[in-house]
Amino acid sequence: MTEEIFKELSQAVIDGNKDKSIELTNKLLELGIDAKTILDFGLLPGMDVVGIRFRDNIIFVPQVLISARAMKSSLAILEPLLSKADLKGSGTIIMGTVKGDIHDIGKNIVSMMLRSSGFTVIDLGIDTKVEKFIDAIKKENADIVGMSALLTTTMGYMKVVIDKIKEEGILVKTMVGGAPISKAFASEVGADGYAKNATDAVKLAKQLIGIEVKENKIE
Ligand code: B1M
Repeated sequence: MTEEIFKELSQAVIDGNKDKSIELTNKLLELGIDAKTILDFGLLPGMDVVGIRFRDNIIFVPQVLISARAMKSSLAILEPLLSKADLKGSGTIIMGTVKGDIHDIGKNIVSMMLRSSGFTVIDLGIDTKVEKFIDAIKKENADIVGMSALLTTTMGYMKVVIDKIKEEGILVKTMVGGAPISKAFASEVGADGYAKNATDAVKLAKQLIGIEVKENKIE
C-alpha cells in the first residue's frame, strides 16, 4: 500500500500538483514512514522524471517550476522532522548556489540533511557572489563552505570563490556538488571535496572536519 502512495507522490511532483504532494507527504508521515524515506522514494524519483522530460524538451520551464513548487511544499513539511535527529554540535557550514545560478532544490536538500546531522548551516541562497561567501565565512568563523551549481556555465565560478579563499589565507574547507560537478572537476578547481548527493555530502562534511564516519548507518 505504501508503495502505491510513493508512486502517487512521485506523480504529484511530476504533475506539479502541490496540494496532492502535501496531502500524500502527510499521509506517509501518518503511516509512520520517516522523512528521509519519503524524500528518497517519493519526491526525488518524481524530480528525476521531471529532469529527463525537461532535458528531452517534453516539458518546459513553467512546468518545471510548478513541479519544483510541489516538491518544495513537501520539503517544507519534512525539514523540521529531518532536523529532529539526535543533534550534537558538529560545525558551521556556509552553503550557497553560485553566482548566475538559481537552482536551489538540491542545495536545500543538502542543507537540510546537514542540519539533521548536527551541523549549523548558514544558507546564503541562490546567485551567490564571491564577496557574500567570503563575508559569511569570516562572520560565522565557518568550518566548511559548500557550493552548489547546476549549470555548466556557472560551475566555473566555484574556482573564483576557492581562489579568493586561498588568496585571503582563510582557513576553511571547501566542498562542491551539483549535477554537472564531478570528482575530477572538484580537484581541478582545488576544492577539498566533492559529494554526488546529500547523503555523501553529510559523510564528506564529517570527514572534512575530522568526525569519524560510520558506514551502514542511515544518515
Ligand atoms: Co534548470 N537546468 N535551467 N531549472 N533544471 C537543469 C540543471 C538542466 C540539466 C536541464 C536539462 O537541460 N536537462 C539544464 C542545465 C544544462 C547544462 O548546464 N548543461 C538546465 C537549464 C539549461 C536551465 C535554464 C538555462 C533554462 C532556461 O532558462 N532556458 C535555466 C537557468 C536559470 C539559472 O540558473 N540562471 C533553468 C531554470 C530552471 C528552473 C528555474 C525552471 C528550475 C529550478 C527551480 C529551483 O531550483 N528552484 C530548474 C530545474 C528544476 C531543473 C532540473 C529539471 C532539476 C534540477 C533539480 O532540482 N534536481 C534540472 C535537470 C536535472 O538536473 N536533471 C535542470 C533535483 C535535485 C534534488 O538534484 O540539484 O542535482 P540536484 O542536487 C543533488 C546533487 O546534485 C547533490 O545533492 C543533491 C541531492 O541529492 N548536490 C550537492 C547539489 N548541490 C550540492 C552541493 C554539495 C554536495 C552535493 O556540496 C556543497
